[in-house]
Amino acid sequence: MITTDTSGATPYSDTVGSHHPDTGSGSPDHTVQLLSPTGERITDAVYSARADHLDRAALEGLYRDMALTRRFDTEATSLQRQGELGLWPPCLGQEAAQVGSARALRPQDFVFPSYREHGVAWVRGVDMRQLLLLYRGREHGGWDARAHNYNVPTLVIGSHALHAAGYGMGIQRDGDVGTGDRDRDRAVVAYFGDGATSQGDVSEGMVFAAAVSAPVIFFCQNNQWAISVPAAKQSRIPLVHRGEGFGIPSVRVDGNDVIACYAVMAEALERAHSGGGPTFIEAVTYRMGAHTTSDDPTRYRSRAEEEHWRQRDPLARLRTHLESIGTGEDFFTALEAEAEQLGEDARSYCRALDKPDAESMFDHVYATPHSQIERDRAWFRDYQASFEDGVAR
Ligand SMILES: Cc1ncc(C[n+]2csc(CCOP(=O)(O)OP(=O)(O)O)c2C)c(N)n1
Repeated sequence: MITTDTSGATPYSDTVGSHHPDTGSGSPDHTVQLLSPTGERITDAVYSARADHLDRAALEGLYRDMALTRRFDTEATSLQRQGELGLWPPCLGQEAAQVGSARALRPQDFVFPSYREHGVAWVRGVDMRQLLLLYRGREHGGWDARAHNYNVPTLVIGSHALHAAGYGMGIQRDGDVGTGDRDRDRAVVAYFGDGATSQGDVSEGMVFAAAVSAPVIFFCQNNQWAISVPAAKQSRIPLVHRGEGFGIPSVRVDGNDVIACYAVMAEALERAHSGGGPTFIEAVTYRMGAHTTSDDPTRYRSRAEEEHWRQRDPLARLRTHLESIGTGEDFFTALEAEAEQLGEDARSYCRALDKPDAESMFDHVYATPHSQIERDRAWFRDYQASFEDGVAR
């Protein structure tokens, strides 16, 4: 058991510079860590208690979530390479930040994700085939967000921080904050990246959430890169200080430590549920893959950097720990088989999809009939008919 944390800082997570000494847990310059990169549990004065109840079975559950998320993500990346998906934004390397934080949520909490939160979608119980439909362009992502309290992914960077702030105000007005009823009190989470913190919408969301103490958690996965722009170019100060500037309690966590991510989210949720207002969380992690399948990261970052983070793989860390507390090889073997089946199911589902009727693009623009849309639809129908076989190419 390690009792002091000196291993959380990395050359890359520190590139935004730290102007204050790390005065330990509770200080915003501290990076909360409950599992070291070498798989040892770490004691933290503030956050350990939030994760003490996670026994071996619970930790195996977190590992399973991460392993299956990774397998699905890898399969989707391959499917894009085979021409089955239009695009895929991999979450490789960010599984701990996503799974750990999402496992702390209650069913009634509502999530506004961006495009890379496949691990959160998995934990919320979203049918992952929906994500394939979305990134294949087969459907427009219009699922019932209330079914799992998980919204359709936002591609307009940062805009959903405003939606989250508004939703949080709605929760307040519904009286679902601070009642003390575990099944009633609700919170809302906006997941976004380091680059998104440069968008006005994120700042505006934080202004409003702070001003009215809305139950909103701003969960920033600092994966070091906004496409080809490093986090260091986006901010003169550590991102965690952004939250403080708005008067929002803020915490930086090792985003590759699934236990710590669970613990900081649990604390933030308790604050939100009880009427204590918003929290800003900076989860320091790394995008191990490309930004999307349209990106080539070798153009802007070094092999050494990638290797540095490969050594901090969130799955390897928890696996080492599990092995040290008695999880046997049979657990990992069975999980591998389950993951293979998940990958196979995703592949066969995707390949069997039919081509949508092109006219269906007009179907969900508005919930009710709209004269402009009907004119557009009629024009498109005539256009299609102008081709010999009735299909535009
Ligand atoms: C408003 C807006 N501006 C620009 C873009 C183009 N764009 C897509 S992803 C991205 C980078 C986002 O980086 P970050 O917020 O760090 O998230 P990450 O992709 O690393 O998860 C940009 C600029 C966009 N989608 N929306």
